[in-house]
Amino acid sequence: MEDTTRFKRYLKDKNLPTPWCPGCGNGIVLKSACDAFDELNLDTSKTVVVSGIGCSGRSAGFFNLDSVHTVHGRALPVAEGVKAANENLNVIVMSGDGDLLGIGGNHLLHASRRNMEITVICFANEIYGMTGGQVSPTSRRGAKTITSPDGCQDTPINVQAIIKAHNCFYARSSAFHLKHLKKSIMAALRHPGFAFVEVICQCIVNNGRRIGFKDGYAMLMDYKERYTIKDNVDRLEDNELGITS
Ligand SMILES: Cc1ncc(C[n+]2csc(CCOP(=O)(O)OP(=O)(O)O)c2C)c(N)n1
Ligand SMILES: [Mg+2]
Repeated sequence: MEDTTRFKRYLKDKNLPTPWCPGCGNGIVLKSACDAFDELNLDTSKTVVVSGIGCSGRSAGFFNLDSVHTVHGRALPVAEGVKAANENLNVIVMSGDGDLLGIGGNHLLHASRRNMEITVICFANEIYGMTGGQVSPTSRRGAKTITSPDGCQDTPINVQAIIKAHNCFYARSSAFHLKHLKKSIMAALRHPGFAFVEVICQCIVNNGRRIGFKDGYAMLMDYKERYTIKDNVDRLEDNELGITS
């Protein structure tokens, strides 16, 4: 029988449970990363996870390996420093949309331009979750947040366009599509260059309930309805998930 507890060997038992709210998608992403590490038989003694600040930024501290919980928006330059110091390390960044695309957005332009072998897993929950629900670069047009009470006026950031502008690896998955999420993280980890996985995941407490969802489950069902998985495409439409070539 399949051992469904294998993922735990990648986590620090003493730090569990996580402080994330009931219904949050972050734990799904954390576990999917563990599953991907396990399937690839990743050498954890040669792996470093770097994160910035935010609810999702807490993830680095749960792994049973070397990690850096750095300052807001600076996960990428820290990860680049780690990789530059020792190119034999697997360097993985796990952080939020606000962290990587908002305050750290400029670093994303340059990290992708440099194309160092770094895997980025972005928790794209459409909100600055930790600080109470401010509008983020991935917030949907019309989304009501505490800083956009009449609805967000802006178009969400096109992460795919930024990453593909420098011919880097880009995949989009969701916290509902578990097999696809694991596959996307594995493909990113295997990619010999800068690889970015945008994971659509739910923040019910500081986002979902303000945009009309009852609970985290309802948000996952929305991802099920909203997104279609595409294979062998070089560009994804807004309602598509996939590993682009
Ligand atoms: C320089 C700086 N500016 C602002 C903050 C406050 N701050 C902490 S977490 C956060 C938002 C994080 O949002 P995101 O990266 O999307 O992570 P989430 O909590 O949604 O997982 C902000 C603005 C900070 N810690 N440091
Ligand atoms: Mg966020």
